[in-house]
Amino acid sequence: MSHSGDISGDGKLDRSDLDLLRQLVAHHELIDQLSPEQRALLDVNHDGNIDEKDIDALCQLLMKSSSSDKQFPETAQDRLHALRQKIGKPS
Ligand SMILES: [Ca+2]
Ligand SMILES: [Ca+2]
Repeated sequence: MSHSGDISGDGKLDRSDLDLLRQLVAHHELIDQLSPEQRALLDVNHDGNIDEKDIDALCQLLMKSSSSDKQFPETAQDRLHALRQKIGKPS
């Protein structure tokens, strides 16, 4: 419960968890062999099924956790400002 989406069980939420979930959804017969606890872990959005929606939900979780460090120093506003300066200069 505390590690929602941590499918590999290593305590971290990363791309390997997403890959693992993708594989399991693609090979549903593997999911049938899992314990109820493991299945609960795969059911990221807690709707009782393990399917593409859980892949989406895990994607969202991954994006949220990685968006904390800002990787976009140049915002759209900055770009617009730079463009305006270029165009707006009287010749
Ligand atoms: Ca993991
Ligand atoms: Ca689900």
